Amino acid sequence: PKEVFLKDYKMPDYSFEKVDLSFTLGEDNTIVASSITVSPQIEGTPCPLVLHGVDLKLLSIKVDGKELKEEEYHVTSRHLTLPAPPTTTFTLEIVTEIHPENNTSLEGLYKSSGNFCTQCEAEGFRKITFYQDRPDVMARYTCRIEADKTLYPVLLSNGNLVEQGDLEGGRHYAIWEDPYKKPSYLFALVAGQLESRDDSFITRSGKNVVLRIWTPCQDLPKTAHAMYSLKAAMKWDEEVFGLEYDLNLFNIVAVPDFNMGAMENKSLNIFNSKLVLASPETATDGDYAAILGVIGHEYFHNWTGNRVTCRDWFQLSLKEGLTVFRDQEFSSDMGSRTVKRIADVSRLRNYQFPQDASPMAHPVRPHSYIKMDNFYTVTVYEKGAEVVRMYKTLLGTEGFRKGMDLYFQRHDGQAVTCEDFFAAMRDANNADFSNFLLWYSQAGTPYVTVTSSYNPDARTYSLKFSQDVPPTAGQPVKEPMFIPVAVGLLDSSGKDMPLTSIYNEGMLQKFDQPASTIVLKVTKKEEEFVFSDIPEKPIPSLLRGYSAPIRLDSDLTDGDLFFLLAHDSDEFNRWEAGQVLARKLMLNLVADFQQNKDLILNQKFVNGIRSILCDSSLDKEFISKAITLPGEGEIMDMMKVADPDAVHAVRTFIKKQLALELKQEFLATVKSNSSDEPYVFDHQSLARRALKNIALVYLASLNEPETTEFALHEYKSATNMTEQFAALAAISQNPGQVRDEVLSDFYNKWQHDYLVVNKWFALQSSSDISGNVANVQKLLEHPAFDLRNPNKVYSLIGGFCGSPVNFHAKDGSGYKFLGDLVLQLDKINPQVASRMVSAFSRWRRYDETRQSLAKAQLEMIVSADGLSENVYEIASKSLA
Ligand code: HT7
Ligand code: ZN
Repeated sequence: PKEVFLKDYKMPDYSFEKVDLSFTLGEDNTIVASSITVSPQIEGTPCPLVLHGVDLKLLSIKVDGKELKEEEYHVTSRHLTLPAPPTTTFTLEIVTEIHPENNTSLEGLYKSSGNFCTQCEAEGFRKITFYQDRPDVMARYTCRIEADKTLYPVLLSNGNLVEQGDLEGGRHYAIWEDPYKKPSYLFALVAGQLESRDDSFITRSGKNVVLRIWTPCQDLPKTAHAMYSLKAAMKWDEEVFGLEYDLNLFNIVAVPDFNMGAMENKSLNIFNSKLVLASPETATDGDYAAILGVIGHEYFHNWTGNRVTCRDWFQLSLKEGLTVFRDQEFSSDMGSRTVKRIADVSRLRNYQFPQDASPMAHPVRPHSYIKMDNFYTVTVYEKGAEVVRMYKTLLGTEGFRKGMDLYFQRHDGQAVTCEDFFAAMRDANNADFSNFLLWYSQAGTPYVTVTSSYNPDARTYSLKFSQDVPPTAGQPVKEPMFIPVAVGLLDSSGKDMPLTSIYNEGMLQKFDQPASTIVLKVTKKEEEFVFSDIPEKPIPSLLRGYSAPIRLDSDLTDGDLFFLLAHDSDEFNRWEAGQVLARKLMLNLVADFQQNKDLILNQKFVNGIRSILCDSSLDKEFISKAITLPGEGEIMDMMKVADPDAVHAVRTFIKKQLALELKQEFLATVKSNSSDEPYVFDHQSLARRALKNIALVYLASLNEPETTEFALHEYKSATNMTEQFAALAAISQNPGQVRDEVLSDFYNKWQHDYLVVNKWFALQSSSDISGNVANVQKLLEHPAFDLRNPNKVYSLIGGFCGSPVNFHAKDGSGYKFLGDLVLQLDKINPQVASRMVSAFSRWRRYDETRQSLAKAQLEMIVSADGLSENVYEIASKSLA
């Protein structure tokens, strides 16, 4: 397979100004006619025009109205080349035949539940027609769609509807025109039996925008929250970034078969139904929050992605990192900022850190790829969002906004690079960012160590930093990074000390008034910062708000950490102090477990959890996060050789021990947080449910008749999915008859709702019950399961890979299960298969037995006949 490199980027030789598309949709085939105005970039210089095209049957090709002779063009399985096209502007007309009815890759034009829809990002447009399918080719599009009127009464594309009408033979047509230039990846078409929830939004300049969310008729009642989220996002973007919607119509379509979460096609967002449909009875608080975030995310792309797009796919984080940052901020403003930050940092640690330490590690802006689809990663998205957040930390809210304004002023309507974004931030603020751009080019999570010392005579306090970026594939040696570290100093009463002066340059704040948090700019391998006028030895609160995506190690003692847990004014760091303590404790217990020692839980830790659980001054959602133990993956990530059995045993032990010691407190928590009120998705209510649910999980882990009965009662009396599913999950921790009965009761209740059934699949497949692979094998045969539907695959197979004890079972059964499935899936949908094969990528982190079993599966996959490039890239890089 061919690898593409960032360093080889070349501007296109031809620009496309105007594209008229015409689709004749049928049951046995679809005919696509395109008419493109093509201009050579350098007039008068002959050079070949190379168009991308995959799985297309070329029916005809004309230049300026004249059919080309066979010797005037050349078609391969990936390209159509015109060796000597006209040297001045001309019209290119192409007709192709495609087969959406057989397209299981869900890329290009395909059918989902009988309806037609498209997915063109990253390189799916080339499965629709021959085109320069690259983001720096931007054109104005019209789209005519013709189809059977009964089967496909609704015909949608980008922009404005300019004409529609009936045709002979029960057919009809619609013509759409998009006034904005766009790359092909933002093209979209939908045709089918859909109905819409309609609403409207008046923009701050007084424009009326019609909002429509399209689903099959029976799902319409479940779109209220999505509509609420869309309107909230539109308002937020105006208020926070001054960005207004630019057309009179905004459509969202929900489809059940979709490879990712959603797609920001200009004015016609297409969504995975799981990120649109919600009702209190069928969706959890987590689903409601995800819908809010993703509806916001896709809407925000209208400016960060669509109006200003990427020059090439290496720049993906330019739009995705920035838009994730924007959706994170939106969700923070709509709920609890601290809890959202905790959730985002946990996601980074649990998924991105492991990727950054794996053979698949790549910079936020990758240097090369075989299949771009493989680079829609947590590194590009989540680490990319952290990079954007660092600009804001360094420049402040106003400075960041100035940078954004300049970015749009300079680049509206253009396809640009990460340097362009950096330059806008720098120039708008006259800032000195020295080596900040390394965040885009160096892979790996920086390790930062901090040591502190206090000099009572000089009343100075010093923080010494040293940083190290680990080697990653292709990058053995790294430069020191530019790391903003937000710091506060606590006095002995737990209050923030006023920070008034410092000896070194490099502090961000100007000290015209006392500050309680300042941002240190750490830019060297070793660096010291000295605070002056410090009256007593402080306890430092480091990396407040998690101001940089690094691993931080410090000389804080357990006593310091308990103190920060109790007093830090930075709520994120209160949580963080608890997590550092928990991680230390877990790692020590893992060592004890491995040496066959008895496990004993530190009483101070139990008391710390008790005091948080019972602190009525704290936000309940914050409490629920603070009493949740770090995940097994996070702990394994910190070990030299990951030991899934030991980590699982320890986490289970601590959970049970806490449940035993705090049983009365947990019982009281469940009782006092129960409510008969109808479901509302607001902060206070969801925080109450979060706290109640985690308390229930602790209690049920005891597996005593009394606690099981208690959880069963919660399951039966629940009136919303958040509480019902939490009770089901709590009961499901323990194998046995009760578990089996409740699981089958749940299925019987919800078998008509595929989204709820997916939760049921995921709950069972991700279970830590020993030997679970056999149950998952059986579920593959379940009538509700279908390998062609990505959501079902992610629930059942992805869920299974999320249980370290079972996926990494020492007999290799988990690896074999996944290896076989990857090959089956690859024939159906390579994008989904390659996501699944990624579970193998960290095989070298385990012991030798596991290593050889996992490696054997990867080798078997790589050598399979007809393997897709998608799976080949991940599997071969994992082996390298
Ligand atoms: N920009 C979208 C990316 C996307 C995608 C990429 C590859 C294959 C399928 C896909 N579906 C959607 C989603 C986003 O907003 O991040
Ligand atoms: Zn996005």
